[in-house]
Amino acid sequence: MLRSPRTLLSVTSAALLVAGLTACGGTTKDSNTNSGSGTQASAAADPNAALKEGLKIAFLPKQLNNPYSDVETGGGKVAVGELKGEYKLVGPNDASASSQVSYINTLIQQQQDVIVVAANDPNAVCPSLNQARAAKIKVITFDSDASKDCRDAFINQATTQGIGESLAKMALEQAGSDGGEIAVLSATPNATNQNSWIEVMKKELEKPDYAKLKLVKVAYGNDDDQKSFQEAQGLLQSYPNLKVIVAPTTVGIAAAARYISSSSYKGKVAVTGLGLPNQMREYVKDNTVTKFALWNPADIGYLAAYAGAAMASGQITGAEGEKFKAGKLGEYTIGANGEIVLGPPTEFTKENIDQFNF
Ligand code: RAM
Repeated sequence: MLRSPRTLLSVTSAALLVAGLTACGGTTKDSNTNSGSGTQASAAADPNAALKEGLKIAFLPKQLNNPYSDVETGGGKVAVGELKGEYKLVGPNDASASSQVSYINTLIQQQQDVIVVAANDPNAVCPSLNQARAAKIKVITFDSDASKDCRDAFINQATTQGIGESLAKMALEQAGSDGGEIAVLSATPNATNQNSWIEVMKKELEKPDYAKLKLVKVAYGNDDDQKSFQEAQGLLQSYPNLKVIVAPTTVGIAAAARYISSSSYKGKVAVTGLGLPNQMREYVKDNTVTKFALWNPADIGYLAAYAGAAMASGQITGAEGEKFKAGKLGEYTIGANGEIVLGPPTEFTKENIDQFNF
């Protein structure tokens, strides 16, 4: 599929498109080359184009009051500074499906050059993201993807397959040789990222190596600390023989660990999944948690800003095989479906956790 078709159309066709787009009510800038459908002919990338200065790069995470998002967007801010651009951070206080739409509409009105968004729902954000693209704004998803016909590229923290496999593997290790019941404590039921990891995990669990594990429930704490805590509590009430809670969310794993660490289940029920070392340190030190994983969220935001700037400068369009430089992280190549993979996740244990500070 051809992607990111906006940059290098001829002046004439750009002008024609501007006329059409104004009619759709989108805010247009100097020229406009995208219908928002993701189906237009792709302009060529110019790998030698200079990175523009002064780009307006806005970050819209799943929600603002999540320490994970803070680290991610913190990395984005550093990159925007290096790029001499204008950084903006906006977002809702909850990760519900449609909570981001009004923010996207405002960013369009403000004529941002790049919107970097972690989609709370793959489809709910699509009409407004496509309006943004029609208004010549580059849309980069990070953390949690939107449907691929409404964004130009996706910064994936690690491969979806790799994350799902690692969650299954950690659950198996934590359950011990007898295996037993495991449960997932996820974020929101519509989160693209968690759902794709859980899907891979379930496929892994069908393999003979995992025959001793039984997934009894996928619960949702909505990336809300209190709700996640209560869901963890509820899991143990419903499944008193539970061996492992696997939480593929930093909010969920921290809440589950807090609950288990102060309950009679400590030492009997393991907690693993994806967590921030700084939030998990106390639970690793008190032996509630022996292993969990993550990537450096700051690097995702950093990479997203560089990808957005490269795209807004015409260096890349989002097509497979295009390359760009992401500052201190080095060179990246765009993969299939506009995906740019940050790198492999890191596993944290008592032995290495003090080497990490995020
Ligand atoms: C939570 C969010 C985020 C996810 C991390 C692992 O903070 O759900 O989207 O990437 O966990």
